[in-house]
Formats: sequence, C-alpha cells, structure tokens
Amino acid sequence: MVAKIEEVKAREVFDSRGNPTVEADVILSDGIMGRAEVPSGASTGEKEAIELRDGGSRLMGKGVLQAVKNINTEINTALHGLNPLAQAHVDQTMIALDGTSNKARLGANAILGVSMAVARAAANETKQPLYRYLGGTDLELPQTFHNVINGGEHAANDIDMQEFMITPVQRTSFRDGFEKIANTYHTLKQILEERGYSTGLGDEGGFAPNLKSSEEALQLLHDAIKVAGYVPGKEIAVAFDAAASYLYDSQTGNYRLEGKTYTPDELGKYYGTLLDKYPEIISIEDPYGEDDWENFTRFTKQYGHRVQLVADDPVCTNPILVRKAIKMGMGNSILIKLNQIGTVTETLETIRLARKNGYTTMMSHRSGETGDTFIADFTVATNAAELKSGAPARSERVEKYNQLLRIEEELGEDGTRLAHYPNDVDKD
Ligand code: 2PG
Ligand code: MG
Repeated sequence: MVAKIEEVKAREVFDSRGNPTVEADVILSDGIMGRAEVPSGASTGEKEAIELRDGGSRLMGKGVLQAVKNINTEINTALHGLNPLAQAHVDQTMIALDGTSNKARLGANAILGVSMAVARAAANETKQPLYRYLGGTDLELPQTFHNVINGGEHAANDIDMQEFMITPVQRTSFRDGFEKIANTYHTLKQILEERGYSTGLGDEGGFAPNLKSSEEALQLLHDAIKVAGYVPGKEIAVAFDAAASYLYDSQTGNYRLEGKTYTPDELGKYYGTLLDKYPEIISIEDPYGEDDWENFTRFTKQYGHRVQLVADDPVCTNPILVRKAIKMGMGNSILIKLNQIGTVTETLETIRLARKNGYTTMMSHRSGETGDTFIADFTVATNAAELKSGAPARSERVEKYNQLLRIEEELGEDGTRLAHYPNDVDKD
C-alpha cells in the first residue's frame, strides 16, 4: 500500500535575484515528504503560464503570499488522499481546480511547486532517487550548455543578445566535459582582465563585460577555448540565445541590435555571417521574436540543416504551441522550462511531442533560480539530452551540475553517452 497525500503546504522563500518565490512541501500519510522551489524568468515569453505575484508595495509587488495561500487552502483540500505516484492525476486535478487555460487563478508558481514536490515525495516514498523514479532505467547524462557571457535582460551591460554559451562536444564522461568548461571559464576571466574588461557576473553566473558587440562576445569565446587548450568546434562548441523578442521593434517589424537596424532578412544574413566566421556555433535560440514565426520558419529552412535552432519564447513549453511549430517547421529544437507551462505532466508531454517529431530538447533553468536541483534529475530522467543551467559559477547554477556529477557516479560509466543532435560537430 502506497501512502496517500496527507498535506500540502507552502511558504514564501527567496530566489537568486532576491525575489520572493514559492516553496512547496508535500507530506504523505506515512510522514514521507517531498519539497520543491520554483524558479522565475526575466525574459519571459508572453505565452507563459501566469506566475502569480501579489502586486502592491510589499517587496516591489513581487510577493507570492497569494500563491502560497492557494496551496495551503484550495490545493491542499483538493489533493488530500490522492496517490502521490499518480502524477498525471494529481496534475490534472490542479489544472481542473484552477480552471483557466494559463493557470492564472491559482498561479503557475503555486501549481508547479506542488507538482514537483509530489514527484519528489513519490520518489522518496518508493525509495528511489528522483531521476530513477521519473526515468526508470533508460537514463542519459545530458550535454550541458554554459552561459559564460551574459547580456540582454540578464546583465546591465551593452550587449543586446542574451546568452553566449560554451558546450563540450568531445568528452569521455560528464565530469571530463565539465572540467573542460571550468577551464575555459577561468581562461575567459583571464582574457577579460587582460583586455581591460570587467569580470563582474550577470544573473546566470557568466561574465557581464561592456563589450562593443555580440560578435565580440563570440570572438572572446573563440579565444578562450583556444587559450584553454581546446579546439573550437571539435572539443568545445558555442551556442547563443539571441532572445530576439527583446530586439524586435513591433512598429516596423525590424530588429535593433547594438545600434543597428536589421530587417528580418538582414538579421538572417547576419546570423549566417556569424556561422561562417565561427563554425563552432552549433545552436541558436530564439533568433526571431516570439510572434515572428514566419521569419523563424524561413530561417529554419535556410539554416536548420546546419545548426540547431531552439524555440523558447515562441512556444513556452506549451504542447499546443509546440505542435503548431512542428507543423510549420519552425526551429528544430524546443527549450523546456517547467515553469513556462506549470506542471510536470504537461512538460513531459511537450518533451515527448518534440522528440517524436525529430526535434531535440534542451532543458533550461531560469535566470532567477533556487538551490533546487530538480531539473538535473528531470533532464536525466527524460533523456532530454541537453541542459542549460548557466555558468560553472554561483551555487544556484553549479548545484545542478554537481547533481549530475553525483548521478554520473551512481550510474557508472554505462550511464554516460553524448547526446546526438543534428549538427554534432565532426571536423577531422
Ligand atoms: C532564456 C532564459 C534562461 P529567463 O531566455 O532562455 O536562460 O532566461 O529565465 O530570463 O527567461
Ligand atoms: Mg531563451
């Protein structure tokens, strides 16, 4: 007999940016418990499920006391007595209780906190690590993407594109890949110092220097990889998130990047020149704005065979939008963020949908994170194959990678294989 859900309770805690967020506890009838904390984005997509904030003057209007109350009252009552192993049923119960299409009434932050805590409680109840409970025996350590130069909404500097990432493409183990990343990160810091740039950090643990352009960021990554002793593209590759919703000018339909205006076509050509100049770029996220599906699709037709094109803001981990993107042929990869959609079950559906249709999946942290390592286990469990969780710095980022190191140790060598993705670099 499996224990039942006895009580669900929550509290307001704080995230890596000092903003309030939800922590939820799920306590089972035998006293076993699961706990989860909810992350929060800065460059949020318009179609994301609604994060309930209190408004008013307390904590700049960002309090989550109403979301906490919703958990302690309505959700607690609705989930009492349910089987914690029936994740889909629990999530459906909360979706029905909320009654809106975007979780606006109870709050996606309330619902997700409980959804993740239920999964944890169930894992604890069955005496398994979370990744094993959710993933069974088909488990894979992901390829990780590390945002080492932060711009856009994540840093108070002049770089307009949001994230410049490095990723190990040749490694003998997850640990080996991570060591290469750490070496490159420290080398990048030295180069920035030599060139007279600030080495202060942005929200995701990457450096936030006042560079002249996004292109300079790519050049810095190229140099850092080499100086660290690796071959760009062969051992360490590069990815960026343009987060182009924030470059888009809705008046003209054009894009503004570091003082220049680009038509959608010119922007595509500009990305093309970057790909030619830096062949180590293997993945581009959100090259166009969240509503500019037409240009993202056209760009995919031109470059999708050559580079991974990740859709984040346009689809917001929402299975309905992902289905539409697949039909149109927009992008060839889907970014996965639990709090964009608000339950574990719906996130699993989106991952399944993407993979079934030949899209890769990249699990993602949010720029506002907590110490919760749920996504590390979730990535392994779902074979999402790719994970971005920021730089190898700042505990709320690094703890996800540390958890992967622990999982690799538990799984042994057999659990470790590199992800396959469309542009796996092979340039001998
Ligand atoms: C993104 C995310 C994570 P945010 O755009 O991909 O890096 O940023 O959490 O601010 O939406
Ligand atoms: Mg993004």
